[in-house]
Order: sequence, then structure tokens, then C-alpha cells
Amino acid sequence: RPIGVFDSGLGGLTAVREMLRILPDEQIIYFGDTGRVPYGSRSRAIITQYSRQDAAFLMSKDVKAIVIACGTASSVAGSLLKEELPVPLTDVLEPTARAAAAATANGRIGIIATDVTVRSGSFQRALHTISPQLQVFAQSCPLFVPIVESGFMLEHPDITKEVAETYLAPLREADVDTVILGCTHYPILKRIIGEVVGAQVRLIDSGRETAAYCRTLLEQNNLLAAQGPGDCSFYVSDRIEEFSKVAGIFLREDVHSSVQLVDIEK
Ligand code: DGN
Repeated sequence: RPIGVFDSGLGGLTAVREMLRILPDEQIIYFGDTGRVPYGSRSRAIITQYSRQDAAFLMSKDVKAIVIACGTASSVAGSLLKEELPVPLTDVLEPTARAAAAATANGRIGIIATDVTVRSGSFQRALHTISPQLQVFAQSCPLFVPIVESGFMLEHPDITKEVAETYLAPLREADVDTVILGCTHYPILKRIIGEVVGAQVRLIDSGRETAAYCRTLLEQNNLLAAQGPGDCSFYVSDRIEEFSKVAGIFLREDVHSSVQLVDIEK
């Protein structure tokens, strides 16, 4: 049986890229809600409703586990879906917080994420559960998701960098030595973000850490695929061409033939 992964759009591919590397025998079903992205500026009620629909779609594909590869959906609906769904599920919060707490030397951690995620305090809580002494500085970067979804950063890296400089200035002043990329879209901008914060700052990739934890989750539940071949099929709710283009560049393979359109509200 496959593993289901969902995000509001392209961001969850940061988890998929790592899953393809560390779980090469698994079948992956990815759903990107490109018709309704962004989630980060919507109400909690709507994000909960969308997340439930996304998970239900994956369940209809008979998945054995679900990865919520979206900081926003994790922050709003993660606990709820863990209770509601009959399969093991991970969100991005705990694996990412754990990696950040392990990486910091000076105890000062920055979080960048969508507005909803920052305001929910979810990463802050996850970090303080691990260690109450950590000093946490959070910053929302609302333009990053549309920049990624539209592929804008490919044509305009200089403007993207200027946007990043504006958003990240407070974190530089706060002298953080670790920054959580708490929205799974952000690792797609990792190089630019890294240039802005400087090489001495560790960037924690929420997609990648969640993929690593997914492996642990499968092991714990005795669900690892015995043998391959693994593969990945993609479903999106709109803009199949744009998704395929950016996904192909990011995953470094042509995904066109494995992307299908789905009506999630049916
Ligand atoms: N990838 C989603 C996240 O991690 O928060 C982006 C949310 C959105 O759609 N803005």
C-alpha cells in the first residue's frame, strides 16, 4: 500500500524529494491542492475543512500512512487528523522542532512560516516542550508561497532575494543560529534564504525532517515496504502545467506523465 502526502500546493515536494531518497521502495501518492492554495491566509475553519478533504482523498487511495507535508495544515488540523484517521500520521511540527533543538548552539532559534502557522504558536510550543529555555523568534513571510507557486523565483532571483532580506532582517538582528523553514514551500527558496542569513546559520528543512520521521513511523508500525519498485504519482486540484513545470525542476525529473487532475470537493 502507498504512503499519502498532502500539501496546499508544491511545498510538500520538499518532503517527497527526501522520501524518494530514503524510502526508495515505497509507493507515494502526493496531493497538492493547487486549486485552493494558499492555505496560509485562510481561517482555521476553512483550513480544517480543506485538510480533512485532502486526507479523505488520500484515504480513498488506500494509503497505509499519511504525511501532512504542510506547516499550515499541521498547525491547524494536525492533532485533529491524528485522532480522526485510522492510519499512522505525521505532521511537520515535532520532527522539525526536534531537529532545530538539536542543531542550535546558542539556544536562539528563528522560525519562518505562514501567518497562520506563526500566529498559531505551534512551532513555538513544540520547541518549548523539548526545552523551555530556548529563545524563539518567529516571522511570517506571506509572499514566499505565491513566489514559489508561480515559479517567480526562477525568473527573478534578485527580487526574491530582496523580499527575503526584508523578511529576515529581524531574525538577523535577533542573532539566531538556527532557522526553521516552517512552511514546506520555503526549502524551495533555501539557497536564497541561506545567502541572506549567512552560512553560519543552520537552516532546518521541515519537509526533509518530516520525511526522515516518516521512515521511523513506518518502522515503528511495521509498515515498511518489503521490496520495490517505488514510485510517485501526483494529483493536483488545478494548474497541472504549472505544477509539473516547477515540480520537475525541483525534483530534477520530468513528472508530466504522472500528474493527474482531481476534483477534491466531489
Ligand atoms: N506548504 C504550506 C505550509 O507549509 O505552510 C504552505 C501553506 C500555504 O498554502 N500558504
